[in-house]
Amino acid sequence: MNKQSNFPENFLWGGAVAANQCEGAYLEDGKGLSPVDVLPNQANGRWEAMLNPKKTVETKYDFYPSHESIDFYHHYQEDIALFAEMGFKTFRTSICWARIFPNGDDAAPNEEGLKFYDQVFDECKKYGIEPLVTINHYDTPLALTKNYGGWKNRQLIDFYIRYCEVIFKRYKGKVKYWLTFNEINALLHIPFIGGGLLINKGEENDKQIKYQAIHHQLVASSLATKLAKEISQDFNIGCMLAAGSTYPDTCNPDDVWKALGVNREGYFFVDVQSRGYYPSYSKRLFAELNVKLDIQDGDLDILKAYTVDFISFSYYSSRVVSADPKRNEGVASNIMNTLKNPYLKASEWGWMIDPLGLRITMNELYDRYQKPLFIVENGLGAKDTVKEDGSIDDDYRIDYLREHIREMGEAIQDGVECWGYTTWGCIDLVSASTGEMSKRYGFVYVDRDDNGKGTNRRSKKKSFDWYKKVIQSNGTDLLNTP
Ligand code: BGP
Repeated sequence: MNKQSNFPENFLWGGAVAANQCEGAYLEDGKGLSPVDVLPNQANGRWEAMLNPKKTVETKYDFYPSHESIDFYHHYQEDIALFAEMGFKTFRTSICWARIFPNGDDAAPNEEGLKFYDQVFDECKKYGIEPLVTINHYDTPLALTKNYGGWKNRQLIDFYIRYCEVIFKRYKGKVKYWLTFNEINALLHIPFIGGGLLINKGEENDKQIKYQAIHHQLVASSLATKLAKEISQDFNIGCMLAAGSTYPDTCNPDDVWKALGVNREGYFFVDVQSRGYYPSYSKRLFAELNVKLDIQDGDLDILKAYTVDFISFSYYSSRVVSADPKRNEGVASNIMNTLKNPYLKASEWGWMIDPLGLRITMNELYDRYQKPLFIVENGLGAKDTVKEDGSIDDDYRIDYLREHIREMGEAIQDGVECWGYTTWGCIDLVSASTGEMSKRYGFVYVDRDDNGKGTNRRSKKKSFDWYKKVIQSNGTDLLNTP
């Protein structure tokens, strides 16, 4: 007898990528520059470059991983065929804003760019794959940074809405699920790619600029929701949070209070996007940070009237924080720092592996908002070895995904409504934080190294067949051994 599935029948299984990390063709068919196009590889100090953009935009590096990337721009048919072979129900990708409006403020959209996404979505439809589209995945046109200062400038709202109008009208009938901003809370930590802001690490008064830019993005997100509803009743609009609970280092109430504050840093965004108003704690937060928001007439009404339909998030790991500033043996975990958790193992990049943390996060989000969730990123960045016969045994990736899927199923049984699950980097792509290719997430291997050498040939890893069976069995066959 078949095991009963923990997942609803129409659960959207799939995978996720983002234009800025996979497309390449960085100036082809009229595309303008994206922030990622001026970021170097790891050897040239990618992370420092990301945190000190004023210098970065002036510097010439000898290698930029995004310029060719895995060349999804010319391989999308082959890649989507592979996703279809795995049985994907959905495929998350983003639209590169600078392909549509190369300078962000152009008088007319670029037809060549629009055609490309027509082809991508048509290819998905051919296989019955539902596209899930991020409108802005770390991808505000660089010209809007240079000419307007990025999202600190209120005019960005108008440019973004014009871009939304073009893509909503064009892809109506092809796309139903939209996310307004990828990891919107990332702007606090990586303001260059999150908000097109030229703020260097440790700069004075950075919070004022960041929260003003955030206000603009929040208003833009609500206006996009308004517009979407006017254009098609079929559209579902989601916010997107870099999630993962922060645990207190000890049960000392000081640590518990500290952790609550860190968790609110992220929830703040969803509080606005889902509930429709600035949370009560923000008044004191802004006073303490000396932030004075310029909120214009009508902004708060817009936030209130147009909240999101669902809450999407990325989950890689949980974090740990202490109230004691001396406890600083932090390890980097994605864009937010964390202490080591002695109960957990870490990935090769120091990200702690915490499957139960996914169940905790899902329960917390659902308790707080009571709106459907969508897990749009989850996965393990790891080095893969290609054996002599060409095969790749990525059992570590299977282990990671199996345990997270298991906990996601438990959360659904806890009563959490969840629409779907897209693993991050279903095909190997360029890492956002390090610019490396060797930090691989995919079921599909791409022959390309950290210096851009390789044939770009695609091949299946062991996890490819494993995930295929997971999807086929609607999540019941987690122990299959391909
Ligand atoms: C998230 C981003 C993705 C992706 C992922 C993995 O923060 O939304 O763009 O890159 O993290 O991170 P990394 O590429 O740094 O390993």
